[in-house]
Amino acid sequence: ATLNAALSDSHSEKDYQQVYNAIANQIREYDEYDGAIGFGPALVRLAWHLSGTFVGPVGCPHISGGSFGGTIRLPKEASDPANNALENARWVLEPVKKQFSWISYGDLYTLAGVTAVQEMGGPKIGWRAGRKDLGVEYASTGKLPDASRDADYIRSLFVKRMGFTERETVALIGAHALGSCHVQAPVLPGATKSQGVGSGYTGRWTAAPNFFTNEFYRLLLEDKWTPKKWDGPFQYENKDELMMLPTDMALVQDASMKKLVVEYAKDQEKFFKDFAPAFKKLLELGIDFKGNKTYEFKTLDEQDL
Ligand code: CCH
Repeated sequence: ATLNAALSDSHSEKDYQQVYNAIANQIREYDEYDGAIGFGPALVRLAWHLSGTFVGPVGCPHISGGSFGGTIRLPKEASDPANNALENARWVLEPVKKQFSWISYGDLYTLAGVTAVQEMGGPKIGWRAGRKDLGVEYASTGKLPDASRDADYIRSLFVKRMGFTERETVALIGAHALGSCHVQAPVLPGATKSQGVGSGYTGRWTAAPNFFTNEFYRLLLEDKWTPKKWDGPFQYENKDELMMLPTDMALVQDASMKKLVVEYAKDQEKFFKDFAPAFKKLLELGIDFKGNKTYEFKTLDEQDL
């Protein structure tokens, strides 16, 4: 099991703060996107889908996938049905890539996830540079989770295949406070119609989908969730037309995961404290960063921008 060796980091923390700011400004600029949710949630999902293809050394001699090669930019990986609607997230980052052409796609897309979490009021996420764009022979498909499944399936992917603890797994899925599910991909700024399909699920998980909070856990526990009556895939809804996926409901149907949901529903600070290192670990799966430093970026607000 050889880890991808990071390139030595030839830029400074200041350089990456400039990239952070450019990404954050794109989020600000296009705040009307997707029913005024903006691009923040889509950027978190992009970073996760680039990274969450990882297959660890557990029970398998080789590692594959992960964020290192930036391979979600390539048609083979981009067209995995699990990545439906993510071309919009890549679209909003393309001007940033043009401005900072020295940054790799893997670094750009993971930094965009960090930027989005922080700009939406989430915890600071430590981030390291050094990923290198790889070709299509490194693209991964069929590795992202199927939302129709149960708790054992989530464990088999996150714990067994990617090497997360159960606590890290439940913390990561709390990102479903953000964004929404789409039958059709949201219409891009300046376009008149959708360019493609989404996951097929529909609706927002929370009433404030561009604020990073522990609302996902609170709603999961406290609301009444019933099967949605519609022609689409099986999902849950509450009286306010918010939604849960089968895999989300699995977190309260499983006794040991439910304990963690209860803990995070009560204590947002604890959720933030656990989410930040888990998200950093996700973005770094399969990579040996050598001596490259961990950076922590300021939000636009903290810079009075
Ligand atoms: Fe997720 N997610 N996710 N998710 N996800 C979807 C959307 C978002 C699953 C399924 C879906 C994580 C784990 C899981 C986000 C972050 C994370 C959608 C709707 C499905 C389906 C896509 C659409 O239609 O546009 C499943 C299954 C799992 C695990 O079992 C993890 C982990 C993270 C991040 C840490 C975010 C954010 C979104 C909203 C995207 C948007 O465009 O609004």
